[in-house]
Amino acid sequence: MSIQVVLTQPFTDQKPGTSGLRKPVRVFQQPNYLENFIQSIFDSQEGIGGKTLVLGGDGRYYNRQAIQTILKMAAANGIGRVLVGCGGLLSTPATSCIIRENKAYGGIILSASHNPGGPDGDFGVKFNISNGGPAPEKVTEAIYARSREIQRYQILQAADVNIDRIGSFKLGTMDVEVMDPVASYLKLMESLFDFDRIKDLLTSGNFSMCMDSMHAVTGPYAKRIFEETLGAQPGTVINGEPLEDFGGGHPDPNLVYAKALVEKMFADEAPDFGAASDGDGDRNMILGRKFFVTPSDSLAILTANAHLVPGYKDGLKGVARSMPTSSAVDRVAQKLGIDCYETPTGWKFFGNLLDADKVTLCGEESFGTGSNHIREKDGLWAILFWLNIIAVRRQSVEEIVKAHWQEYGRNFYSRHDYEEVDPTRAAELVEYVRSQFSSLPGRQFGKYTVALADDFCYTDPVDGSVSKNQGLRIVFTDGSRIVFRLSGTGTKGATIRVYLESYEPDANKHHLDTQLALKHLIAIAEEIAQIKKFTGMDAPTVIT
Ligand code: G16
Repeated sequence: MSIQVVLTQPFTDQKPGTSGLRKPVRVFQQPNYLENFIQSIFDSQEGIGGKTLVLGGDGRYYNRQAIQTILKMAAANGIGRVLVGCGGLLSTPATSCIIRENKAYGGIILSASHNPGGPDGDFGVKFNISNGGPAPEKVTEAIYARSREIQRYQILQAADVNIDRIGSFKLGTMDVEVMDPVASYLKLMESLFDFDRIKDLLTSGNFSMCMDSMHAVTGPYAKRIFEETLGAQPGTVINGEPLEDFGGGHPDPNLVYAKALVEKMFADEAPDFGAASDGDGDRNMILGRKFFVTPSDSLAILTANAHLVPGYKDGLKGVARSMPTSSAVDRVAQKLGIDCYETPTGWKFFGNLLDADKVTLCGEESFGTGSNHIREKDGLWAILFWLNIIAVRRQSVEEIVKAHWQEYGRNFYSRHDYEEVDPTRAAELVEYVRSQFSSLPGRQFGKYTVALADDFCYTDPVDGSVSKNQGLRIVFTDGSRIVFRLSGTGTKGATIRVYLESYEPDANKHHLDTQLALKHLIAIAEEIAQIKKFTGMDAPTVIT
């Protein structure tokens, strides 16, 4: 076996976005494209030689080929040991767990998260650091800088490693351990939740659940946890077999894409509890019988009920949410007397707060919730958290949510996405809104008066780093908000996200339909941003 040094030329588009480098598969299939990025990771990380890395992906098309390439490059670059998920599978939360458990240098996760897969779909590479979390901006900037000047990469000339059998192998001088993707993660979940109580609930005969793994990575995890360990009926997990193209679906757990689950949960004989997770297992959606829980409400409810769950019964240090996430959790934090932090979109911004023990739970409107147990959002963890709460309270999802609104008021919340917009027009819309910042404060729109209009800027309270231009906020005097932001994860054109939030303390109005309750704000958003004019679209492409 010998190390081959391959001459290459930089690609100019390898700047990681909100969550790693995400591109169409065909871009990654260009000669040297994946190799350049991986070599840029190795070159920019000091002291990585001889260390342990964790490697796996969500099973999408190109996962297996990429794993072989990365293993050979790791061996050629002097990595000491790579822990790889059997079959090339590791969910993002499990990767974080395994990095932490093994005190690894970091990990490489192959996933484009909730984006579609297959030869015409997307692929992605994320680099996580030793705390188990996504690389912070200074690390991704260094990788990007390296990718712009790279001239060569190193790869071992060797046969492929058998990644379908658990065991240890040598690749050159590097150790490769092919491991059970589920075991460590399951152990961690058992340490946090009351499995006996959840098992009682699931085997009681009067509680049923449906878990939609969307033909993505959580299938094997969900079957092992819910059906084999917790005694849920066989068939509880649907779409449980990971497929390279996710069965042609879009593995994004929301009301639009988790079709199979939504149909079941809104039918007459619906199960009591429904949940879904995304491509790489870090997102979640929670449903009750004919009832949808917004991710923002979910975070607030987990926070308010954390004392019922063994892993969190001693109290929470604090909570954090991304800026566009509704402020429902802020109200709970206030009542609990704990700090609530507002960060930019992107899980990486929670890392420092978690490491410094300033927060215990965190979450985002984009169907992500998590805690200090790892450094990624965690879909199955959120689902187990809900089951644990239900097992203790013995109430339905709807009862739990409505009781929460009764106590704290309801934050009506919705996100309108305009996808595949011409990037120039999207940038013009942003500029147009920004140009009104000085004239908006004090302006009245019906019952709403603008209190603040700005471009969200975050100063990390732990390391003082500053992240600018993180979304345009229009905040009204009653706390209602409209936020405009360009997505950092799309791969086709630009995606404009419009986040709308309105607070309603009056319980007599909590039953209102969300879009109806937000209709004035929706109209104001149109008036301020001229969305129809800039996008040429009459309506959002996705409403969540
Ligand atoms: C990623 C990030 C999340 C972010 C989401 C949406 O999630 O980890 O923090 O909220 O993208 O980002 P954007 O609005 O920029 O598209 P995932 O599940 O795709 O890794």
